[in-house]
Parts: sequence; C-alpha cells; structure tokens
Amino acid sequence: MPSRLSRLLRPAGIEESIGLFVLAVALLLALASAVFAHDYAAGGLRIEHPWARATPAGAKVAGGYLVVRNTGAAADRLLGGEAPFAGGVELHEMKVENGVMTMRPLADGVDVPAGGTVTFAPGGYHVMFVDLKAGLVAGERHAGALLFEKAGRVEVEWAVEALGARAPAAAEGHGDHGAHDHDAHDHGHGG
Ligand SMILES: [Cu+2]
Repeated sequence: MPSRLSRLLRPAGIEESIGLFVLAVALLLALASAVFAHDYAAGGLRIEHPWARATPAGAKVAGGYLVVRNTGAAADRLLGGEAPFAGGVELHEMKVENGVMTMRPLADGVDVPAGGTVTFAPGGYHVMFVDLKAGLVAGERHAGALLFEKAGRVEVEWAVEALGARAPAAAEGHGDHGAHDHDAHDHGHGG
C-alpha cells in the first residue's frame, strides 16, 4: 500500500496525469465544437449555431439562441421562426431596467444591419418557443426555420443544449417569465 501511494504521489506521476487530463479535455472540447457547431448561409446572412435550451419537466416555454451576421450590403430583419415542436415562435428581449429584469416581445422583429451582427443569447435577445408539445432534451436536434424580411424562410436545426448552457445567473428566472408573462402576451401586444 505505502509503495503504491508513494508511486501515485511522485511529482512526475502527477504531472503525467494532469497532462493526460488536459489532453483529454482539449480533445473533448475540439470534438464537441466540431459536432455541435452548425451554421447556415442565406444570401449575405450567416446564421450561426441555432440552439435551444433544454427544459425542466413540465415547462411550456423554451429559449432559443443564435448569432446572425449580415455580410451583405443591405439590411435585413428577422421576423420570426418556425418550430414544429412548439405551438409558436416569438422574438423577445430581456433586459434590466431600474434593477428589474423585464421581458418584452419584439413585435416588429429584429433589425440586422448591413455589415452588422445580432446576437441572441441568454439574458438578451432570444427566441421564445411557446406551448411546447414536449420537453426539450439535451442532444436532440429539431428541424425548424427562421423567417427574414428579405432572405425569406431559412431552414435550420435547433440543437438542444443542457439546461444551464451558457446561461448567466440573470437568465434563470426565465421559467417564471414564461409562467406569468407569455400567457399574457399570447393574445396580443396591447401593453
Ligand atoms: Cu422570453
């Protein structure tokens, strides 16, 4: 036993283990980004890695995220999307106003200026899938589409990622937001 322990504690042995561990992590990360990153092009638009956050049991809404780059000379506008796994797709903005997290539907869509980039990420602009037909499970891929004013309908796959994926702490209240807010603006944008 003592000899085995001393072998484990030998500095060289530890360094080797750490080296192997770092190598393994690096390989996993390289593999993960190769497997999970997926991009689309439509005219001058580049749509990078559309993903949806996995949902807790019973959730009826889920957040969707992506990056849209406009390499073209004309502005375009993201108007909405399609997601057969949900009853509807809305575009929302989450932001802090006077220390209070607020959420509002972007009824006119989101402008994507010529040469500009719009990022949909937890805590900011996001796609909201409402009336989910089933929970979203990490690792799934769901066919859907994005609708642009000029580029038109662009088919994409929404990659479902883990519940906490890239979520700042501020975004954790999204479930609440879904419960008391989405029902309210399902029937219009009067407010
Ligand atoms: Cu929302």
